[in-house]
Amino acid sequence: MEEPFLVQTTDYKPLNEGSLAEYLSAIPSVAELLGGSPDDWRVREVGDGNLNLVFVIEGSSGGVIVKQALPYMRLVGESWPLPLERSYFESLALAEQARAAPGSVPRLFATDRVGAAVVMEYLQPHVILRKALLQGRHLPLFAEHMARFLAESLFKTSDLYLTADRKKSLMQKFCANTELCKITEDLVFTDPYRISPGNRWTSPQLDDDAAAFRADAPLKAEVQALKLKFLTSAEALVHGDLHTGSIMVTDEDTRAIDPEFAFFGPMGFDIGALIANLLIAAIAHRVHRQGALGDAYRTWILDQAELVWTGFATKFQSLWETEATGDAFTAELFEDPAGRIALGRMQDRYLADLFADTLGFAGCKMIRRVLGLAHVEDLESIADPDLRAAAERKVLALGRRLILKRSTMTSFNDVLYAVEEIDL
Ligand code: SR1
Ligand code: MG
Repeated sequence: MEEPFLVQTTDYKPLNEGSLAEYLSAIPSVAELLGGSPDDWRVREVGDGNLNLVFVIEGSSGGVIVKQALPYMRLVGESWPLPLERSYFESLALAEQARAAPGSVPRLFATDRVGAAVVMEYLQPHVILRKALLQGRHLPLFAEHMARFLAESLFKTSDLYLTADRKKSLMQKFCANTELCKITEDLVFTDPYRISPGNRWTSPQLDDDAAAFRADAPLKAEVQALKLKFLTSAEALVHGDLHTGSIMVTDEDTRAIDPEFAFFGPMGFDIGALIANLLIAAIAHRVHRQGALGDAYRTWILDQAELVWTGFATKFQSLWETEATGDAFTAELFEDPAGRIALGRMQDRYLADLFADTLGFAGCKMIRRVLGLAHVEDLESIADPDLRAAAERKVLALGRRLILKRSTMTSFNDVLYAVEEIDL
């Protein structure tokens, strides 16, 4: 993998349409990729996420994306400061994910640690997966691609693949991404279950539901058990925010973007994030498009959620068969027939535990998108508040079920069964 150019900025300044051409002209490989004169480069700001500035710059021969962190949360404003260093963690994560799962993330051209910017591949004609799902697009390969991305990026940054010294030195690089982890700890695992200034929900329709979740002691205990896992289980380098807005797609290609929340955490957090957002999309779709076509597309989305899990499990297991070079489950101990049988059983148990984690984290991610600070377009774009609240209530019920029943749900069929019971 080509190493990214290191931009030597001496102080942080927010970039803008006026300053970007000069900024990029100092990066030889990027200037060459854009082509022509910097005076002719076209710049536009396209960021629609919660946190950052995102620019597209196009020249006569190509385009790049520049993503720059702001020192505060874009969604909320300057009253919520955020560390600029998250941009550096994003570039580190992109580099590691490219190594582990080649072709699954945008190419990284340059990193500017002080300027908090990353210059990367302009993906086109890609669109954000969430938007494609809202449009009812069938994407023939995305589930297979994401299953591969998840299996490779998680397996190859885990102790199953890395030696302990290599894993620990990689962990060290990411362990300072504490403030972004804290956002997740609060917004996903804590705030939806207490009165918190950022929380919002469709009101008054869901007022009683929100109060019931705040009072649901068994649920809160399970969510805190999942939070503890998030805080302590450094299983692999996780993307940390793998919802359908963090994936770009065409019919042929799929890329995971925006890994600024990356850290060493539980694998199920990434798999669960994607499955949660697909389940939300499936529930919302029936409201957006009623009738047979809506039902058929909802089934397609649910099929993709199942394929993500089954494809992941198959690929992960095959990596474990062929590339178990790490210090966990030392391969040499299991070479004889009895060893192979024992290891096979252990692999089944590992995947069963990971499935339970996946469902638990998926449930937490579903609930936070209804009761917490940051919501999702799938539900927000349902204009009628009664219809929206009805769909959100189903998301809450399904999320709660996944959390509470995660250890007894042994196959994806159990998830599909729960969906059909709740989303009649
Ligand atoms: C206010 S930041 C909220 C959310 O945006 C990001 O995409 C993460 O999901 C974070 O929790
Ligand atoms: Mg993001």
